Amino acid sequence: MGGKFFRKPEPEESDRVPPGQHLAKGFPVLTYGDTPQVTTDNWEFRVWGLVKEKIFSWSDFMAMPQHDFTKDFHCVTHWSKLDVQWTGIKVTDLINQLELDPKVRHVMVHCYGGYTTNLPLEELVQEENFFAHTLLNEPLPIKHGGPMRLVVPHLYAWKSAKWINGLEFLDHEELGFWELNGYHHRGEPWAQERYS
Ligand SMILES: Nc1nc2c(c(=O)[nH]1)N[C@H]1C(S)=C(S)[C@@H](COP(=O)(O)O)O[C@H]1N2
Ligand SMILES: [Mo]
Repeated sequence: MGGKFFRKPEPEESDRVPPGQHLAKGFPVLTYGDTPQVTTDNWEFRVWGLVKEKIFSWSDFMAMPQHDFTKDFHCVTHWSKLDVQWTGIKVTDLINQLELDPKVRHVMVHCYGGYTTNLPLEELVQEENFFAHTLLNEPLPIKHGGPMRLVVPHLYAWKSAKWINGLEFLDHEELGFWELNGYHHRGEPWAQERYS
């Protein structure tokens, strides 16, 4: 596949493109519904459920260690983008500050605008997952989830919630927006876990 929107993988990239995926030339935007307008001044991040409830501000997140991440991005609608460069905060650096109930097994990710997606706790607390506020050294554009989004590189990108504003900790699995609408509950691109 080639043309305006897609390109062929270079030979050294081909083993990084999961089955059924094509490389996007740009960075497509995939949003269901309206794009919420949130600024760093009014952005809030709340943790609740089986955890000591807490609200974090933008400056709380900026005070945590900041890291650069270069990660591949795979949308279930068959486009991928390799080596996306982000800056942000490791999910584990946030989780380590929380007082989680030992019964927690699942997490619901919540966003401004009402989007949700679910993850088992063990999929969320991987070292490579992060909250991104910067894309290619610029503030994360609103259409890509600014001011803050989650990025879960090892799963299809519907788990990488844009305009994130909280985590709800659960002892059982609940399904998020796309998971309720037929997407796979896990979504691992190499196993093509697209739909359930
Ligand atoms: N809040 C919110 N997050 C979201 C979505 C959405 O519609 N709303 N779409 C998801 C899907 S399906 C994909 S592929 C990626 C797309 O991210 P992008 O628009 O930055 O490419 O965001 C994910 N996160
Ligand atoms: Mo997607």
